[in-house]
Amino acid sequence: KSSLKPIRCKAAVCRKAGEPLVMEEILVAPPQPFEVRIRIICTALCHSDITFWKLQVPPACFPRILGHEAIGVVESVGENVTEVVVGDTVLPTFMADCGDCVDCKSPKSNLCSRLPFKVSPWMPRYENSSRFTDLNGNTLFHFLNVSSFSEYTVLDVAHVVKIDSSIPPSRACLLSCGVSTGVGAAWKTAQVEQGSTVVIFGLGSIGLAVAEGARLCGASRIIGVDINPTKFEVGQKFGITEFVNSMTCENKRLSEVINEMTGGGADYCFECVGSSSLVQEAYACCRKGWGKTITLGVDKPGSEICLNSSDVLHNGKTLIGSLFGGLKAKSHIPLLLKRYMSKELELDKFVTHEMKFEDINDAFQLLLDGRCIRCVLWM
Ligand code: CXF
Ligand code: ZN
Repeated sequence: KSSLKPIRCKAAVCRKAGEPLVMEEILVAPPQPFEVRIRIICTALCHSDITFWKLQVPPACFPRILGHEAIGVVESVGENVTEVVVGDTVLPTFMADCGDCVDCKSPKSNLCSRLPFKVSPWMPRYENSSRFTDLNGNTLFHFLNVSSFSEYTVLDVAHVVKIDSSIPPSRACLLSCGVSTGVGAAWKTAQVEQGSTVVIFGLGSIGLAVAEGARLCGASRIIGVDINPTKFEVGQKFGITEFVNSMTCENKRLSEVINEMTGGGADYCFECVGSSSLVQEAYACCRKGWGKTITLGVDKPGSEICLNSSDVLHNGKTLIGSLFGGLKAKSHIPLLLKRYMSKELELDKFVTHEMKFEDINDAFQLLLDGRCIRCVLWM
């Protein structure tokens, strides 16, 4: 294993915030102990890639290899790796599942404490350690423990899930981030029951994936909220039953409109935009006594949610955040893939575009303009 050599390959490097990615030859170092080096088969774009591509303030750092929703094949393994072997098909995940810490052992959490989630530019297990260099010998930073905008990347073994190689890669890769996050939020974080009323604020990919999850859980009303009226047509394909255009609520608050529609509030509200004022609205229209509000959106660093303390005391509602849909990557992703293979979970409708990795900047533009749900890039 010590004979492993760096691999020279193509990567799309983000050299400066908001500027087109640069296709370059880079060097990918061999995996260290507990790491695997994988060849990416395909990668999709997730909105978090855009968020960190645009970001000018810390935790911004460049040059960086973005990308975190992907599928790959194990090319080599470092010492102490027994879970996967060369040739295995794997999904990378931005959240770790070490399987060994108190939190991984508890069915109540997906927040690994051996490798806790943080937005770091390095490999997770080793301090200030990168596996990427450019051809001038300069360090390239990692992103969300994955960095899939490269033909090869290195991941900690706690961040890969072995999957069945017969599943179409352009569909399976969606479970590496976005679809898992949304479906998981309905299934695991909220635990939506048959007959529930669900409201989804924001009908981007995550909101649509929540709708798919809510549909699978048997929700009977799925109310979609967006500022863009064309999202209703899209939403209908994902099981949205009613639509509220939050731009045309006249002089009513959005929560008032939803409270009227639902006769006192929804069972579950999902915030999929990343706006703390929208979280307040969502909380205000989940039902007293049992309503749950789930946040998935990422707001600006440092933003706070303001709730009235008597409102909180008097109404018995739950407010909870959901990272990766509350899913434990290694045990729950295979279950979702089974449900795809049995045609219950519909992944195909999320893939609106497929193109070559070389055209990644066009794909960024599609997502920026809201013209795609998922764009899959083939290496
Ligand atoms: C996000 C979740 C919140 C922090 C940044 C990354 N996950 C994936 O897109
Ligand atoms: Zn993502």
